[in-house]
Amino acid sequence: MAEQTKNHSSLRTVDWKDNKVVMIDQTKLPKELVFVEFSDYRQVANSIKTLVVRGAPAIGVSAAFGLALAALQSKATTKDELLKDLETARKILFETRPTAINLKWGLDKIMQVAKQGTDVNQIKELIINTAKKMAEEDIKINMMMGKNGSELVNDNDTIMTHCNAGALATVAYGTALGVIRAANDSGKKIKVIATETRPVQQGSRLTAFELKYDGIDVSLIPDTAVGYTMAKGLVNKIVVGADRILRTGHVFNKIGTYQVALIAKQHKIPFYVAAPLSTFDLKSNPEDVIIEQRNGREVTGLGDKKTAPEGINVINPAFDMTPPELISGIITEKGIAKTPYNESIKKLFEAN
Ligand code: RUB
Repeated sequence: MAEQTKNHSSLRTVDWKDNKVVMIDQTKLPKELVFVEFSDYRQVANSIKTLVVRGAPAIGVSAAFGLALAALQSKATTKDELLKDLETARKILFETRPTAINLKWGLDKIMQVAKQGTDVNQIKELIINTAKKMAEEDIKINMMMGKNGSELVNDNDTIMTHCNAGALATVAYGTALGVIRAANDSGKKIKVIATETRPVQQGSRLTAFELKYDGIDVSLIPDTAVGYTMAKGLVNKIVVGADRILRTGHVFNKIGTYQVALIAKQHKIPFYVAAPLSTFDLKSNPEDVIIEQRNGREVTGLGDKKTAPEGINVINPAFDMTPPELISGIITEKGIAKTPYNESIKKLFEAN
């Protein structure tokens, strides 16, 4: 536990140990820092569905580890049988959450590797090694992204972030919070304003927890105070994460991101998105992206306390889309894309 918690001066969200997947149970944070272990890929699928693990890159790597478990669980004796078992697991893992493209990225990558293998044992080994490599690379990518993004940050900046795009949304270090960590590590004095992020509270439960854990100055605000803090001049920059970014620069992220971007535009505050290339979907158009609709119970009460009248109809989308004209730049491990996004995003992929 000691190694996991202080790795890269942040938490390690998901790991592979002794042929098991080990995860922080994010539903228990910040009350308890509990690690759960899984040896069945269905448990991993369930953990993605129930938000034990969440955040786009963390979901991608968890799904890859899920397929590694499925490979170990398979009793197949031929390559074809193993690929069939993996396909069953892929489908179950894929159907857990619809919006973050990293889920598909992680699953596709493992299936590709599996198809390249020759015999059952070699494929199993290949899959496990690839999934482990994806986890390690996620940390490296976040650190590169952090370095790229920290150049946009000035000494004494106060940066607003929404939801959790931190160590807990990735394997470690974080995307948006990676930028903040890198700026902080380079000696700049940074303050953070975290929105609580109704209704699942990723801001207050996770972002506030992990920044406090790492000793970074963080203040929590209700989502409804975004306009107030910007109008009062309390924010210099905004950095958020993303669950899917289209080739046009449309960004899908936690519900409320669009409102933050709109208010930032009104107050001429730069609004940045930080995400790895695995979060980009170069094929879909905005109308193709499925926005996850979640249970109304998340909205009708606070914790166990019911606040809304019985039988009320609820609209509870988990994500929204921010259009490119509200975005000052998209920070990736390969550099920062700026408007016109269809050109700059294309260049990032060509350089990759
Ligand atoms: C997570 C969310 C996060 C991005 C972060 O939503 O919207 O901002 O996933 O991604 P949920 P990244 O908690 O419902 O999974 O770390 O790539 O920026």
